[in-house]
Amino acid sequence: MMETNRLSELVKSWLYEAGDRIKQALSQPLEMTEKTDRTDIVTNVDREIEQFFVNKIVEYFPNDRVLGEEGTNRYLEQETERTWIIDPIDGTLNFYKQQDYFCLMLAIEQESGESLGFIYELMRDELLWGGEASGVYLNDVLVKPPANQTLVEGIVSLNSGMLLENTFALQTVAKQAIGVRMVGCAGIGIKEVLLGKQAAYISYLQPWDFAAGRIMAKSLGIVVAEMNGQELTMTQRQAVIFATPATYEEIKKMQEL
Ligand code: 2AM
Ligand code: CA
Ligand code: CA
Ligand code: CA
Repeated sequence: MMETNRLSELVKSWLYEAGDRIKQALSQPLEMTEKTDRTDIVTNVDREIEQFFVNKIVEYFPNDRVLGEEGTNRYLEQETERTWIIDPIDGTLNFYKQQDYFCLMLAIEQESGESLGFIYELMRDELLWGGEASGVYLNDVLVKPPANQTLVEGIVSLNSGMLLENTFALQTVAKQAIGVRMVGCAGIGIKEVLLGKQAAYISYLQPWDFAAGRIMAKSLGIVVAEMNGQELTMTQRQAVIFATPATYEEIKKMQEL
């Protein structure tokens, strides 16, 4: 088993290399294709960066399981020591339209070793990474557990579709909060909550959208839950909340009205 320190340094070096590749790719035209609808898109860069990570993982850890948004499904039926979960570019629509407000996410879930999460907001040079035992770091600086902001004190990040439809009474949530943001990038929304800048993030998420953040949330006292109170699974899209404990309790009460 590779020691946590060496593993995190190795993964950080991959993320920085992937970041350089993405910045270079932004100087050339992007090839875009639609997946399920016109807002759900993928570019050649998403696919290239996922393949870049898969190649690195296979080179260093040939027996590990790997799950990636853009089609990677390696050894998923086998029991292995480690599972890697890759979101090569999170916020692809922003990446394509704005060349900003996107991030790279990696999660390493380990049975006996420490699980680690990485959220790399490339255009701000901010890498949030860590695990339950190591603590969470923003680049090289240890992140303190955030203040337990209530909803009226806090800014919340919401999925725009869910707000428009008033799913989970999100219009009431939005009215009570001091402000609402809809950046369109799960990793950035989660990162703001982990850093104590926002009180909650709510959206429909896939495993690769929440895996890295969920690992880091543990040592920071941030609640991660499914909005209907179900277990979070690694196999489907679910309504997920990341929040301070106080804000979580308030939003949960609104569901019971
Ligand atoms: P993605 O860019 O990696 O696909 C945008 O609302 C946020 O939700 C992004 O973080 C996006 O991740 C995520 N998301 C998850 N499922 C999505 C879907 N089916 N369509 C659009 N965005 C989705
Ligand atoms: Ca996508
Ligand atoms: Ca994503
Ligand atoms: Ca993605």
